[in-house]
Amino acid sequence: VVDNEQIRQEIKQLLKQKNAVLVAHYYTDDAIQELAEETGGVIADSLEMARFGANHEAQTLVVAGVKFMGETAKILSPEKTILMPTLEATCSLDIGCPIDEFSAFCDQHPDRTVVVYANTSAAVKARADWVVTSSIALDVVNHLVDQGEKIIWAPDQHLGGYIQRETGADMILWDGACIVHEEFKAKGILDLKAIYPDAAVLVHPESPESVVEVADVVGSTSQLLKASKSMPNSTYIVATDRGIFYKMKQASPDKRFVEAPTAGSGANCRSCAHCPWMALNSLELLRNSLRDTSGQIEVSDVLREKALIPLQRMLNFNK
Ligand code: CIZ
Ligand code: SF4
Repeated sequence: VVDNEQIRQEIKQLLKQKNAVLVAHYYTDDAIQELAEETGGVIADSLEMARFGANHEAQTLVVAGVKFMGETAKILSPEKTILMPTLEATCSLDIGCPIDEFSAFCDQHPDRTVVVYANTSAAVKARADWVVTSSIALDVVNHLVDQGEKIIWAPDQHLGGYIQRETGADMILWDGACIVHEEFKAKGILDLKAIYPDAAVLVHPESPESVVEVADVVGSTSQLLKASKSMPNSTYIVATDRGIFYKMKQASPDKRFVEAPTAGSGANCRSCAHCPWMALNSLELLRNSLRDTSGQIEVSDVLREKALIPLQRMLNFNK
């Protein structure tokens, strides 16, 4: 039997002993988010995770999220030790955009500015002109449109399509998707609205266009969290990973938060409103990585130096 309280105490001690800080994504399980909060770490989206990790004085960052987030931390802070509870936690967007194919694709369109989502490997970032996250993508692409740039966008086709519609940018899209967000269904959301007529619909733009169309607010995780605090509605239908409910409920304990339906909602659903890779971040694996200094992220110097350029461009944008 695993004693969670004991593991929690061990993690707290190890964080102190090793001068380490816990950087957790909104999509990790509540137990991980709670610990990040209790120990002076952060719960954030990938942009804020990158900023927090780079600015923090701790020598070791424990990144609870998926692999690209650990790689981003290492690229920004090569002098720090970057640990992850498991190196198995990846992302369907990262998997769906292998560097060789992507590089060949870029080579076919040498006149285009290459903009990649943060959910990519260090190698793909190294091939890019810009890295963006969902919270900054619209601003960056609007800026590129003002500069008269034509764009290659990778890997999320739904987020790319949303940005294209919003900005009118000339964009060629890679055909990747997030296995969690692509499952949300507009019909199910409208059925739920019939039950909760005053509900506001909050949608992450990694969802398909039909789902974005029924949204009251479209935004990144941090933008949806903000909307859930400031809007007057008492009920929210949320089309993003349910991990975000931890912070939404904490900020608004009297509001009701309902998971947006997916085609496979119910039994045997692997990725319905919860990322299976984020879910790999358990207390036990987190404890082990700190205790054994296992799950270390390494990025080669060559890749790191190249990937740093578009990443730093993002962090310097609109600072
Ligand atoms: O879906 C993801 O992995 C997101 C929203 C990452 C992020 O930017 O925080
Ligand atoms: Fe990737 Fe989707 Fe999981 Fe985010 S939620 S890490 S985009 S698979």
